[in-house]
Amino acid sequence: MNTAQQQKTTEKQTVRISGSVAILEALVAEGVDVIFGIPGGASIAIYDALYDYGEKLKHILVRHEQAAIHAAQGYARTSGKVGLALATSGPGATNLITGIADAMIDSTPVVCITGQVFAHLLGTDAFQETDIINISSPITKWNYQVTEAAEIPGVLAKAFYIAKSGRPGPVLIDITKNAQLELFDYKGYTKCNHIRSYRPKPVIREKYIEQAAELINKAERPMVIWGQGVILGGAEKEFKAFIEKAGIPSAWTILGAGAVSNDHPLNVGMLGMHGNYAPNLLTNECDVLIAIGMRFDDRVTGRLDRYALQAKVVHLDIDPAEIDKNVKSTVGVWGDCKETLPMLTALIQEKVYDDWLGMFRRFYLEELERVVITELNPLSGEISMGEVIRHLNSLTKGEAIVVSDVGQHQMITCRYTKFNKSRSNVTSGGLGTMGFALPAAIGAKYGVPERPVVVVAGDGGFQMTLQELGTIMQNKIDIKIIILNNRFLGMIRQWQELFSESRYSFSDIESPDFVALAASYRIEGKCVSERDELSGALEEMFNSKGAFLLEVKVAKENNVFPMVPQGCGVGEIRLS
Ligand SMILES: Cc1ncc(C[n+]2csc(CCOP(=O)(O)OP(=O)(O)O)c2C)c(N)n1
Repeated sequence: MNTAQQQKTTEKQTVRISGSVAILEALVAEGVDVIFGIPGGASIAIYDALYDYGEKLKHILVRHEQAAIHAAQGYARTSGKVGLALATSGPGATNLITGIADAMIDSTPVVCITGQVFAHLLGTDAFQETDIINISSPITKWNYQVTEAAEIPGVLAKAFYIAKSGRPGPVLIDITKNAQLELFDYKGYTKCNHIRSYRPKPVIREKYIEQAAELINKAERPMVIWGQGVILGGAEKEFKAFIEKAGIPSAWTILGAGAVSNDHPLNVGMLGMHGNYAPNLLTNECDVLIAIGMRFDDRVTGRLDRYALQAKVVHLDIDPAEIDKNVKSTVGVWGDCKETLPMLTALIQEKVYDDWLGMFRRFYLEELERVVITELNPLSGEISMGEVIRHLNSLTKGEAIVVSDVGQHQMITCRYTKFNKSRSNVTSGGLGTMGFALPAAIGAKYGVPERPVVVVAGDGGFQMTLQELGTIMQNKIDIKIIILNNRFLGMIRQWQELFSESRYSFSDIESPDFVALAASYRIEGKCVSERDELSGALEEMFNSKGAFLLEVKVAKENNVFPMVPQGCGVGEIRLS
C-alpha cells in the first residue's frame, strides 16, 4: 500500500486507504496476476495506485479496449481463472462492449472495471460520460456502479464470485472518480462465497438422474453431444469415465473441443454447420440424445423443427434456463456436470455398441474420401487451409493452444486441429467476433505461459485488431501468428457463391504487406504461397524465438464442407 494514502487507526484495526488502492488490494486478494487495459482521465487514479503494485500486478497496455477484454477472455479460457480488463469511462468503456457480449454468450469469467465521471456529474453529459451500466446490462451476468470508496471491497468480492461461480460470465463494475480518490477506513478484504437469492449451482435431484440412467440403459442407438460445460466444470475426467463405461459415440460443439482428445475411439467428431458428416446425420437417427453442458445453439441444431425429432433427449446443464430453451428434453438434469456425471455413471450399464459405432465409421470414411483427403493433402493447385493445419498438427503434436478468428479458417481450424488437451481451442463461438484471435492469444499466453500459443486468422479478421502487434512488440510476447490469406472475406464469399449466384458483393478485400507490417513492429515474418515452402516456413516459425507472423497465400475460392445450409436440418448436411 502507498504510505501517503494510508494512515493507521490502530484502535479500530482499520487503515485509511483510497478507493483505488482498495481496488488493487481486491485484485491481489482474488489472485489476479495480470490486468489488460488502457488508462484514461476517469481511471487515472487507479493507474496512479497501480504504479506501486508492479511487483504484484502486471499490467499489459493494449492498443484498444476491445483487445483488453479479448485478452482477458483468452486468459480466462486457457487458465480457468477470472480475466481482468480495465478501461476508462465513455469511449474506453464502450470499446469493451463487443468483448463483453462475446464473453457472455461463451460463458467466460471476466471482470471489467471501468472508470466513471465524478458522482456529482452523473447524468449531466459530462466529458466522457456514458451510461455503461444500462448499455452493458443485457450482456453482463451482473453489473454495478460504485459511487463511494467504502463500497469497493464488498462489490469487487461479489463481482469475482458472480463471474466465476455456476455458469461463468462477464461482470462490469463502474467506479466513479470520486470513489477512486476518496480515503476510507479499510477493514481488509473478505472473499464472497454466498449471495442471498443467487444459487449458482442448482440442487441436484436424484430422481432425474435415475430417469436419465434408465433411458440410457434401454437405448439401442444412444449418442452424446457435449459442449464447453464439461470444460468449465473441470469435468473432463468424469466425462471420459461416463462415455467409456456407457460406450456411447460422442460428438462436440466447437467450444467443447479438446475435453476428450480427438483420437479417442468414442470421439466421433464435431457438430454443427461445418461439423462432421456422421455426428450431424446420426443426430437424426439416434434414439437417445444425451446433451452435456451445451446449449443447442442454432449453428449446432440447424432447423429445430427437423432436429432429432425421433430421439428422447437427456439434457445435463448447470443453468436451468438452458433446459427446454431450444430443444425440449425428456429428462432434464440440473447441476454441475462434475457432480451429476459421476452419479449418472454409477447407474448406467457397461455397454459396447459395435453396429451403431460402425455407422459413424462408415459416414466418417465417406467424408474422408469426399472432403478430408483433398482438403488436407491436395496434390496440385494453390495451398489449402487444411494442409496448413495438417502441418501445424505434426509440429505441435496436439499440445499447443490454438486461437482462431472467425470465418472459413476458423471452421477449418476447429475441424482439423488435433487437440490432446482441454482448454486448447480458443475461439469466438457464440458471437463469432472477427478480430478476436490476436488479442485473445495475447491473453492466452499470459494465462498459460508454458504452452505454445498459435493464432490462426483470416486476412479480413486480422485487420480488425492488428494494432495489437504493438502490444506483442512492447511486451515481447511469444505467440506464433498464421494468416490464411485468401484475398476474400472468405466465409461471406462462400455464402455468396452458394446462395447468391456468386455475386461477390464487397467480399474481396485487399491487405497490406503483412510481413512488412510485422517488421515495422519489429516482429519477424515470412510469406509463402508455394506448397513446397510451407512446412519449412512453419518449422522456421516454431524454431524462432519470440513472436513470428507467417502469411500463407491460400486458394482464393475454396469452400468449407461439409455444410448444413442455413434453414436446413442437420440431416440435410452436404458434402459438396
Ligand atoms: C466483427 C464482425 N464483423 C462481420 C462479421 C461477418 N463475417 C463472418 S465471417 C466473415 C469473413 C471473414 O473473413 P476472413 O477474416 O478473411 O476469414 P476467412 O473466412 O476468409 O477465412 C465476416 C465478414 C463478423 N463475424 N464479425
